[in-house]
Amino acid sequence: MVSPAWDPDPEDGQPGVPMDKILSWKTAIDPNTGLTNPEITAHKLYMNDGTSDPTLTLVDTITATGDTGQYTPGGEWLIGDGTTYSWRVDEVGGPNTITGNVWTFETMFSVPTIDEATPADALVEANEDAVFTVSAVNPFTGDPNGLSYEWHEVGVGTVGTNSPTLTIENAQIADEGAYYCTVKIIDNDATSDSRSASLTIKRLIGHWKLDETTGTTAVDSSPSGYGYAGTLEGAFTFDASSVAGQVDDALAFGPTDVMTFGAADIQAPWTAGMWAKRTGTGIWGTLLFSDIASLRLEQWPGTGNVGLTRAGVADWSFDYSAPLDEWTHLVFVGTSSGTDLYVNGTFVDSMANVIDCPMNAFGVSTDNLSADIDDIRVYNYDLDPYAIAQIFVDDKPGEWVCVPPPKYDFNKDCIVNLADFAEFAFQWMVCNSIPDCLP
Ligand SMILES: [Ca+2]
Ligand SMILES: [Ca+2]
Repeated sequence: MVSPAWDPDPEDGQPGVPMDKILSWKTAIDPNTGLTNPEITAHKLYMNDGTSDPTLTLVDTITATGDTGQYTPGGEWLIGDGTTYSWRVDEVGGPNTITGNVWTFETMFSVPTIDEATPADALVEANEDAVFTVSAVNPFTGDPNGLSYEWHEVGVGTVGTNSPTLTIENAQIADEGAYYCTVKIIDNDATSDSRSASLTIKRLIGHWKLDETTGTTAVDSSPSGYGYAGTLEGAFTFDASSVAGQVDDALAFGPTDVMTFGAADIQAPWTAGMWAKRTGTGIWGTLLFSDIASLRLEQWPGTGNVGLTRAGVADWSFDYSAPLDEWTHLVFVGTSSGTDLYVNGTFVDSMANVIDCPMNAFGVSTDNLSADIDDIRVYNYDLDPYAIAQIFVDDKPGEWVCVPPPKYDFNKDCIVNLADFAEFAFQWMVCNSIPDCLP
């Protein structure tokens, strides 16, 4: 029975080993005495090259001098950073060379490690400050000490100062873009780049009033600058299909009518609103559409419910069906956690499913949408319930919306006042506790 070299330092499997680590181990034991094997005269150290090739190559033969051996990596075997090495020590001198066990260790990165989620994307109102923060660690200190920072805007150049935080004051549309940070270890000049984070100004990015009465172009009257004009396809024209709308004129879609925008889908958060008056029923009825996703006035197959579809994946329905022959305000709000549906200014249902807001077209030539459509709006952020209610009451004077119903509004008139207090006082000392109040 023989005993090989043992007790490696770094330990077998140890991560985060410094680049200047000296490898060491204990000389083989004589099993008969439990002491260092006196026959051992040399250690043969083998390593692989840090790649996935497991082949071990003789690196050095080290004279054995007592109970410990060691080796300082260098030269051809200079250790690289963030690399997993295999190594083995064979003990020489007895009747047979004692082959050692194969050990591994991983060297530390010599560049800053950056939290991959930072900096986060920024979505702000115009004239608000946009703030990006990068989280980085110096592997030599285990914290952000000894790091410097340089911020860049993609396609523009260096912006900002030596700080883990970049603040763009009074952000404007012109500031929209992608921003990233180069983090440097001051001692060795080694750098890492963060992810690129987008800066987006919250705004209405498409607004089609559909008040045209001739031609095939639906003007985008949003101030976004994108100019996503809609094009009525084929025989579909305003001349033939302009009808009275909720706000001035509207456009009557039949089962094969399509208005094309050709724009890219919008990642959540987003808001898509429109007035719709169903003029018929079908197997499905598509509103905003792309090859990837669609918003449905009638969800397939003939459910009649408003819904969302991810093409080839699923058709999801809200617990809501729009009435026939009645102008109805529909607002879809997509966020990273789900999609909400508001009807006539009021929240009605939510689902956990999320799609990008489809922006290629409105309607599909192969579906059955039969509806008058008016005042389509798309926003690149999630409108809050107050803003959604405001659009509804602006478009339909005389209406009102209670959002959200206040707590303590006992008589449900959306105001907490003396009438609610009277309701409360009338119930004074009512006690339903068993057994304290009731037998
Ligand atoms: Ca209109
Ligand atoms: Ca009240």
